[in-house]
Amino acid sequence: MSKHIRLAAAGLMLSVLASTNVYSAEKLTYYCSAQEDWCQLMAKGFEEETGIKVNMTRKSSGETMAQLKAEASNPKGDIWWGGTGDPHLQAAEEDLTEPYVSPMREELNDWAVSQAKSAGDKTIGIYSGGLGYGYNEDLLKKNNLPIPACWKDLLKPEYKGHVQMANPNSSGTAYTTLATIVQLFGEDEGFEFMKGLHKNINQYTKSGSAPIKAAARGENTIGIVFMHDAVKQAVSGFPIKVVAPCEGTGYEIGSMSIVKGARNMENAKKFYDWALGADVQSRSLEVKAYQVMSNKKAESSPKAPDLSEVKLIDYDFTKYGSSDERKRLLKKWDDEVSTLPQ
Ligand code: S7P
Repeated sequence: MSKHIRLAAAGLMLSVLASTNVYSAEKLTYYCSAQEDWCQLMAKGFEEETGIKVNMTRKSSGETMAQLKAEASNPKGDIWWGGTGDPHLQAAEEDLTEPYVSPMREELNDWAVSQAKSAGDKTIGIYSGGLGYGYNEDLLKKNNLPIPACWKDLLKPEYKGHVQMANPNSSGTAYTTLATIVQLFGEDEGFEFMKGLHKNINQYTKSGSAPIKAAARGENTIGIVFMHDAVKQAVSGFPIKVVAPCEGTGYEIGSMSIVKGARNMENAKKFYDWALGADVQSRSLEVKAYQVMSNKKAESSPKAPDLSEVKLIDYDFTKYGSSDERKRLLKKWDDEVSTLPQ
């Protein structure tokens, strides 16, 4: 066979393989919006169990939602695991994700299944966690600051430069904060609260858990985060105290969705079923992820925040996870809060 014929035959073979998806059969492109260590644990666990090669990208929830939208005409991701539920609901509404009813559903708590049903089965709950804040006890003492217990305490002028939260555009945690404050105090008073808080903010970070990591390192005093993210720092030996705000607080249903038009659809479904298993969800404790898992049989830790003791609001996921409402609130925050002088 001449060199030219051999090259042409190889080229033909490559295009046949590509069109029959043989190339993609043993890989999975995995977008992850939980903590990096947990994302890695999941990727490695799935690879080890199935032999399917996982390519992972970790981004915050709002950023991943924006990426799915940007890639909609040529999807690159297969599965999006973790991150707050609101952007997953928005992705479902914008038809960026694929409906799927997993055989694992019967093992899940009702709140996880309700999340799926409200989105035409295009997403599902994988964990839940309450919002709050944490503070560095040593820094608080060093700066002679009072111990905060409520949301409104964070508006006190003495906390100027001592509070950090993420930007709600990129971060699911921070969007949950904005939506929680609006639901707790009403929209007008809620936005006044956000403006008052803005005066005390030293930095809006990209990632939701960054403020409490900074507090753990002694670079920030108070971080508005999910309580489980603050507990993780405390359990890791840092001088962090966790606060469930006295007025009550919101919570998340961390979610998982399959990308619409996923190139590796069968592998995405395999990951989806696998990730809902009790054994897999119990492994969250290895990385000190103290959310409440969606599988009823998953193990929990006594160190995890006890949500039954927290005054939780009846967070309206349908409204605050809707595309219009999320865009409207973010634009209002951009226009009326983030641009204010500090
Ligand atoms: O895994 C911890 C956690 O707080 O991270 C998710 C969070 O949305 C990711 O960070 P962003 O706020 O930057 O989006 C939460 O879902 C989860 O509980």
